[in-house]
Amino acid sequence: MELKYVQTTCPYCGTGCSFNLVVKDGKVAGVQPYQRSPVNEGRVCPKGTYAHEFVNREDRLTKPLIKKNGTFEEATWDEAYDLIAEKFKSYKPDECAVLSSARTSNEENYALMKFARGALKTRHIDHCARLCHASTVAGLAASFGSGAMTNSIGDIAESKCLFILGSNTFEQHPLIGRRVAQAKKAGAKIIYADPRYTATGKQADLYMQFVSGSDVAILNGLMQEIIKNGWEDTEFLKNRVKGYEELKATVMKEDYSLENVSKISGIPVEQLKTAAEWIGTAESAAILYSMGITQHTVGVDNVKSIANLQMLTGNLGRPGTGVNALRGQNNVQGACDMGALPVVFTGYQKVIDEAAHKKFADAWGFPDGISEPKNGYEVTVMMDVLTDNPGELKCMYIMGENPMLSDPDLTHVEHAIKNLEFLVVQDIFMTETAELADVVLPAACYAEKDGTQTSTERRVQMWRKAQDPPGEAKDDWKIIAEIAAKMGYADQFAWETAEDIFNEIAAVTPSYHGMNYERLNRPEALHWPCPAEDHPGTPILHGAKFAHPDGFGVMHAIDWKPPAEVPDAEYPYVFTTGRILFHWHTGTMTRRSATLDNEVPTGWIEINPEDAKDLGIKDGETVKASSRRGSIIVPARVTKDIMKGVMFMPFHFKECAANILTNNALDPIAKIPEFKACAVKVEKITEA
Ligand SMILES: Nc1nc2c(c(=O)[nH]1)N[C@H]1C(S)=C(S)[C@@H](COP(=O)(O)OP(=O)(O)OC[C@H]3O[C@@H](n4cnc5c(=O)[nH]c(N)nc54)[C@H](O)[C@@H]3O)O[C@H]1N2
Ligand SMILES: Nc1nc2c(c(=O)[nH]1)N[C@H]1C(S)=C(S)[C@@H](COP(=O)(O)OP(=O)(O)OC[C@H]3O[C@@H](n4cnc5c(=O)[nH]c(N)nc54)[C@H](O)[C@@H]3O)O[C@H]1N2
Ligand code: SF4
Ligand SMILES: [Mo]
Repeated sequence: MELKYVQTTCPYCGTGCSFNLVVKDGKVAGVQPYQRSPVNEGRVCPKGTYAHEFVNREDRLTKPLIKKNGTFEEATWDEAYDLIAEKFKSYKPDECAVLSSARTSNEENYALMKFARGALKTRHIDHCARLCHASTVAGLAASFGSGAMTNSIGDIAESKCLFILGSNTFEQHPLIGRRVAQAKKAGAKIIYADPRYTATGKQADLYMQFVSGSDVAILNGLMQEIIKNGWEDTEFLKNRVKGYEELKATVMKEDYSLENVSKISGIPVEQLKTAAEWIGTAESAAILYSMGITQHTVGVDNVKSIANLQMLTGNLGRPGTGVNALRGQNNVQGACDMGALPVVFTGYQKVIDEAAHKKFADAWGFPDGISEPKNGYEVTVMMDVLTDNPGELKCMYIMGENPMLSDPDLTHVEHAIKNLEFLVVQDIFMTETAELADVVLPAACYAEKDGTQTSTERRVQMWRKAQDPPGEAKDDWKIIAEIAAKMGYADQFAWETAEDIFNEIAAVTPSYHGMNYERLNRPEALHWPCPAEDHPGTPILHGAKFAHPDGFGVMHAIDWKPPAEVPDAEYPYVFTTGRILFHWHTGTMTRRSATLDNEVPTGWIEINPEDAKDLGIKDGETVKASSRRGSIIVPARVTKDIMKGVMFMPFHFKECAANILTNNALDPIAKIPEFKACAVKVEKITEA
């Protein structure tokens, strides 16, 4: 038996842990710790531990599939490419839309971004960051001039006070959770606020349970209490930020007295006082947040409010401080950095900026030009355009996303996707979305390809090929380049290796300029910005000044607004959704990992015991949950861990899909949907 160990980075979350893939006789057979990673220091969570289990599943996609008379038939790559090239060429640029993938490498996202703007010449490219941290990208850019996590993962352990809001860190970023535990052991105070008493809440020194959708009120209340007690950082406010007077006028209003905030949120006044004191008086305080903050119609307001609190207390630019927006997918930071967004090229160079547009048009050299210098549609807007204005968008190319389970209001999504004339899906498994495609293309997974991905702390790390892909599956970037060649653009996609693509990325992207595979090929890798080959990279942002041109941070005066849909007599409960430790989003990989699937085989809805009593529902009983969008049948889990009046569901399970119920109301700036709050009713199922 031939045995080898290939060091690579985890394909699941944005923490960016490293491990070794154990390869037996050419096939990935296990995961072993890799001790030298400064991120995870040899430890991995359950998803990492079993990240080999789905790789060699017999139901991997192995051949291109073309739908004929409603059923898929196996095809050769050439047949698939010819059909796709002919179809793509038949549409006008803005009739085409592209969804890129935070599950794939930087090189693959760059390839698809270049393909969208250069080969299809469309403005409409986006990816799942829209459903995730779009509010962070917009909110932190407005506050600090840069939309990324400010500090590093290791730095969290240095903090004296951690305020975790809308992040279930121990389940969703377990190896960041480990840093929280280290900080606590060293004496830091841990404050946790969440409608659910999660695994993370159970580690906290102060747990505040509240009603989904009251974040701005809570943050304004904390700021009022801090200012009343003189705990604000006057030096920082004077020297580093603008807008303090306006912010103060808003947060000092009677609306945000702790008594009023307590009424809105349900958090007792005493708890809010303690939280304000701990944050206001700590030598260093960091905020960790994630989807509980961003996935709201006020997502951008929530993010700006978090930035306000950290500027008010001067908790930025130093170790143990910061606004730590924990990015979700393994490479969602990278997919954004690569310009898989409707408004920017790589490194956030704006498509509407004439100089940037010319720079990319010149660097790429498409003889017939690139997409117009105009912003395109976001994923959520694409779906609305498809239903509301049929015929405007006609074809779509989806790489590594499964909107038929992950987007809000699935009935609407299905209607939208069925309005397409031509759909290509490129994935590693047959997904709910791929089922609706005209052509399905088989991709290699993380264990089968080289490339880089960028973690939540802006650390750019390598994937290394451990085995060959199954059947005829190919690297995503190769598929893209070969379609481009069929469309007449062989010269623009003439890469031989992933490294060739990375070198092109570094050449056109200032924050990646100083990176190359040789420099990245070491355990600590590099954090962007890394502008030159002798630059060491940048673990902590905003040390001496913010990224705005004048160097100042900007405070925003923000009033609290309720969610788009609030409970009423017909739908009397707040409904919120999220994740669990053992499963990943639409379950394509974790539900095919035998160990993880055994741990948690299906979904449930969490109901507080008092609500259950009112409804006459017992723990474990199957119930009907409905919103204005639809109904599902799902087992009830009666637990005190969820606040009275609020119900929670994980969204991983197609047989009880939470997104049948969710609301696709959008934040006006970020266009992120309100996954974290809508209104539902729950009924007992009575025998027919
Ligand atoms: N195991 C696992 N880990 C994952 C993922 C996965 O699918 N599975 N997905 C990854 C991805 S892409 C992402 S984006 C991250 C997400 O990571 P998290 O944001 O930590 O995960 P969620 O469970 O979506 O939501 C976090 C918490 O928000 C709370 N919440 C609900 N409503 C509100 C509200 O109105 N305000 C506040 N402040 N909180 C609220 C929920 O109760 C929940 O505990 O996880 C990443 N890690
Ligand atoms: N109700 C509710 N809905 C939510 C959320 C929520 O909190 N609540 N969270 C939202 C968030 S934050 C996110 S990030 C989205 C995630 O939404 P999606 O990105 O749609 O979910 P995934 O299941 O991660 O889908 C990724 C797809 O990529 C495929 N894949 C994996 N590796 C590769 C590869 O190397 N190449 C190719 N071509 N394909 C690959 C997988 O098989 C899978 O089909 O869900 C959103 N939806
Ligand atoms: S914490 Fe995230 S990156 Fe680390 S092993 Fe778990 S899923 Fe993978
Ligand atoms: Mo996400």
